[in-house]
Amino acid sequence: MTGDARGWHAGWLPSQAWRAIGTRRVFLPGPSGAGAAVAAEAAGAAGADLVETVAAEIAAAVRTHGGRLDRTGPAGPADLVLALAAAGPGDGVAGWDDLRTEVAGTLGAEGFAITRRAATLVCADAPAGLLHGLFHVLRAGDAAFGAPFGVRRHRPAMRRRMVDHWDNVDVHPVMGQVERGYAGGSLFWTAGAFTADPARIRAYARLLAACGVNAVAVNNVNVHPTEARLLTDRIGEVAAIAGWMRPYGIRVHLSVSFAAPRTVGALHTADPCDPAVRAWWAAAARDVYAAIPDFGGFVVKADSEGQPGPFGYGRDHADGANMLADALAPHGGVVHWRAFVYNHHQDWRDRGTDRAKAAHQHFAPLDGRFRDTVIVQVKHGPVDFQTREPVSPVIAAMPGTRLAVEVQATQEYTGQQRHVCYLGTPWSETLGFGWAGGQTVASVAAAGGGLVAVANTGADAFWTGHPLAQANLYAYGRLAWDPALDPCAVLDEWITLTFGAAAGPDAEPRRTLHAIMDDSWRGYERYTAPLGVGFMVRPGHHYGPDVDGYEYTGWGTYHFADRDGVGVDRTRATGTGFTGQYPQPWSRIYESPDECPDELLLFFHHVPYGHVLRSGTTVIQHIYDSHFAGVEQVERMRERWRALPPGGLLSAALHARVSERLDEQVRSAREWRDQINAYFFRKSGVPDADRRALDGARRPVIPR
Ligand code: GCW
Repeated sequence: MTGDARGWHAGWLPSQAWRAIGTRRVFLPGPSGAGAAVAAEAAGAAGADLVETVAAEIAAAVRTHGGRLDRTGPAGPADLVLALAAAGPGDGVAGWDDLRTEVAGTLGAEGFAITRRAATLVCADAPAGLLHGLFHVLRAGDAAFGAPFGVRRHRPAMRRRMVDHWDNVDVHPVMGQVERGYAGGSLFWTAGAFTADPARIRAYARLLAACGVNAVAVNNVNVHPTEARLLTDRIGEVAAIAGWMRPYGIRVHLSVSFAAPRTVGALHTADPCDPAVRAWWAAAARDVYAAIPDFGGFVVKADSEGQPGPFGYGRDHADGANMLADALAPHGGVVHWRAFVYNHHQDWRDRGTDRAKAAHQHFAPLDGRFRDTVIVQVKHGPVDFQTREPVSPVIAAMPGTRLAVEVQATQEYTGQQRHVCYLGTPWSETLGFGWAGGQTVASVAAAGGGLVAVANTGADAFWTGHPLAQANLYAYGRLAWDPALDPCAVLDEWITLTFGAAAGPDAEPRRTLHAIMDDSWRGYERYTAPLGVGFMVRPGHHYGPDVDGYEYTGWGTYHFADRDGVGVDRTRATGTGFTGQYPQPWSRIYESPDECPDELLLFFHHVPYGHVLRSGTTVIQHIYDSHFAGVEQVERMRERWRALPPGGLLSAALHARVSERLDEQVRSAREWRDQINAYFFRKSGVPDADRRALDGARRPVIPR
């Protein structure tokens, strides 16, 4: 396996990526070096460890590449100097005093400043900043050691950049070891047993930190009986994971069941206003912090898809979340309380209920009632991680509440890590979405609870099943650090780090990877559900097409196609009124079928097949055209990949894995095309303007 002798892929950290640092002389004041005592005191014990993590990373790099690391002064003729502002590298480092005077005290817990004088200087106020500064130099490579440049300050936009695992302890009879997991088993548990490999978890933490992630929730938000015990008698397992991740600045969070006082405790109720329940949670939190002093907090899915919650006791979500916040507050923890609350036993005949409206209906009225340490975690769209959704109106509706925005790196609805689908593109669009008053999704998340991604990683040797899906995790971390980054530039960073010199600026691997990945999300959209209508996936596992699979169920995900037209009328004028949940200008734009962006038309409107899109084509012809185009795109992707020989960091194993997945993507895309096109042709009776065979049917040749 490329890059690591221990059997798993190095991801974006193969030793070759460290060449620029590893060939140079690096000075990092060490425990016995100048000012170390000051630094350790400023950082606290855990922080001091991060400096040693930085040291270990550099030591490994110089060992491989022939450079040298000094920990005791004077700094001498170093090429790279990393030091805490409070301690400094000692005398004789040109430019350091100016740098420190300019930036000390402005960098926060994780920020850093970098400048190039005679040497490259990295300064941080706290140890985590040095770690992120090191990974920054790693990304920059030789460019960090070229012509001098002035002081550049880097601070994360989002304070918390979290990855949520949906890992189960037991194998769930329907959802398996990892709910919606497409990357092998769990990194933590196998069939009920704690099987985490310390070296692998450390490597995972390193991978996460190197793209900017700083928090991990270890278990599924659907908390089943065994998993509920992670809070109590199995807390040692969580503590072990926390111990392996801590050296990379990652704090561990835990999903808990709202019913825990009843199910793992001995109480007869979980009513959040009952004093015994409050005392139970306070004691539980105390015990957790005794085991994990820097524990991050709880993640809660309540009153959602069968999970227990405050509604069962006639209380609301502020009552429930605040009760848990009060239990955690004395220890510095937060509650991530998910806003994914809706009725999943809806009657499909009931046209007054709209699942898209549910989160806003439940949460917007509670704005201002949540404690400061409650973070309401909102899915980026109003329904459920579809390939294309509008931004959730909840994000603009709760100025008095800390919100985190949740995206799904695990590709439940975007090809399940069998299809290439680079998600940096839609995430960047979502983060940049703004409304009257100058707010954006990114600014709300940055001012509130940050960004959360459902993990796409697992026990698979490539971490993510599809090797190219690694780019999604990488892009998530980078966009959470800086939402203004261009997703194609982020992809380019990932290519450089992952495939190294073989992907040099004009080399074919880089061109091929961009050709395959840059537009892959739009490609996936082309051959799946059209114009934002969503779903049309097979019920249950959600892979592959089934146009009417959810149409007559209780899940609230309908397309309403009939012989005349398709789409969901969510207007105020004639539909569910969902458009009214948006601030201006979107409330107006989405209300109008003429102003609504084409790609969301069927999310907001039910229109006749002959409706002419802003693009000038009819809805029905667009459906046909985009499905043919989507398949052609995937066929070209496969050709490009096949033409690329393996070599260097692009190992034969990786090449073969991607090839095998592209074969499946081509098969699946054709299946989508033929089912969607046949379905809409049969419903509408409208032929294709280009007279292509719409159902992909191969009819028997009847001899004359
Ligand atoms: O997307 C849906 C998934 C469920 C998931 C749920 C959620 C963990 O199909 O598997 O449950 O969302 O986000 O809670």
